[in-house]
Amino acid sequence: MSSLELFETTEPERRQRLGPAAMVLRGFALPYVSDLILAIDGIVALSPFRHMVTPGGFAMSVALTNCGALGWTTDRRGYRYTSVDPDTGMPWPAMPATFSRLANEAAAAADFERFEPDACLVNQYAPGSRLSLHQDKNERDYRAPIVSVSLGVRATFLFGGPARTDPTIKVPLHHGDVVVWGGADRLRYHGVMPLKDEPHALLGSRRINLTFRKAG
Ligand code: MD3
Ligand code: FE
Repeated sequence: MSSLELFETTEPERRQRLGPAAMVLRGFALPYVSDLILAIDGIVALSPFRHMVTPGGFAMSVALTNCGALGWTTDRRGYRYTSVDPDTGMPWPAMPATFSRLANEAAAAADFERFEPDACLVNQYAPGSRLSLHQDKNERDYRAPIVSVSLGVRATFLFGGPARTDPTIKVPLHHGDVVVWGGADRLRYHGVMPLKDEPHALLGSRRINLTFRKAG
């Protein structure tokens, strides 16, 4: 058997389509991982992870922070983007160059050219943390895609339709996987199942998700 045939029969599909404009890029972020983890440590030193409160009055089980010109926040008054971290009173940490480059290259690999995110939401999941079904609707322009980077413990992502009651499919997201969503898939409901306690070699019992957006 030639090495080419061997490669073709053992290599799992790297690009997996979830919808007309939604694509999983398996392992796309792996070459960036050490830079990403260093950059996350730098962000968290300036704007620590915190459990924000939803308009309904519940603390989120996911802890979050942001980098870039705009950051996503929630409190009793609602969801919005701000240029200042409400906990520190300082601007959100700058978007590291390695973040912008990864987001731009992943978007291009999924056929979205010239993606220039101005916001990166950094979500940290501990065992049991989950994200209930929701739409991402706080951005100004739905034409730009969203790029999501998974690090650490594997999660089960739920991908639904345009209505909350539409059926969902389960998509496992592993360390290094990148998902790009845009166009017709931009407003689909989605969520993350409660994280299992299956420690990861680099990040321990945590999952970190970077979500790049053009918010302003
Ligand atoms: C599908 N975060 O922060 S990003 C979020 O893994 C969020 O932390 C998830 O959903 C996480 O809002 C997944 C993936 C994502 C983001 C936006 C989407 C999927 C999407 C918009 C439309 C459809
Ligand atoms: Fe979301």
